[in-house]
Amino acid sequence: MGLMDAISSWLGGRTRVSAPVLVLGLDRAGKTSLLRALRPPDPAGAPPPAQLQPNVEHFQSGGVSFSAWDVSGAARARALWERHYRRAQAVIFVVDAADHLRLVVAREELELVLAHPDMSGRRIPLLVLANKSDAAGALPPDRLAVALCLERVQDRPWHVCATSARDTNSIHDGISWLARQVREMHTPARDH
Ligand SMILES: Nc1nc2c(ncn2[C@@H]2O[C@H](COP(=O)(O)OP(=O)(O)OP(=O)(O)O)[C@@H](O)[C@H]2O)c(=O)[nH]1
Ligand SMILES: [Mg+2]
Repeated sequence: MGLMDAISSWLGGRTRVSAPVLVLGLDRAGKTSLLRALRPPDPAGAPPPAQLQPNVEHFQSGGVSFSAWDVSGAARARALWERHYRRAQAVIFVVDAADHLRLVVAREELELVLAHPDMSGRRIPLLVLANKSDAAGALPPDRLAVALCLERVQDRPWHVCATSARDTNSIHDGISWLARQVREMHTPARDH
């Protein structure tokens, strides 16, 4: 813990941690919509346009200031995801839980992310969002976890939540979990 953090703790304030989080997932999974739902209300409410450039959104939860890097999930843009891996301290992987046809593609893309040399061996937390839970046929989190073979992910903490960009409250549970994980990463191990 740095001196300023120690002083802040003495004064009773919680140490604020900053965490870059990488938001990944196939095109149209709902990444940009979910991040917009975390913003203050937008009266225009237009659906996001097809995205080519990364977009950064800032939000706070549980004493953590997140900078969320929202990148395009279009097939031709997925090769660019790896540019952001080194800076990431957490990953949010968004899946359209109602798009059964592309679940295998989502699983393969997630496996590639986690196996990348800039990701494997780093215990950064993985939050999987089973998005579009409002849509007919959306898989619940436990079934999505099976479809993505998440039981094989043993080198990092992971968690799956059902979300809908149309229900902001549905997003907060997952973000709170991520904030706890990030804070634990920044908490120095205590001697026993
Ligand atoms: N029903 C429903 N539609 C959603 C939800 N989230 C996003 N959508 C819609 O799905 C479409 C794609 O959403 P985006 O947020 O642009 O998806 P994205 O993952 O950012 O896609 P790329 O930027 O192309 O990678 C839009 O028409 C959204 O309005 C949701 O939770 N429920
Ligand atoms: Mg987008």
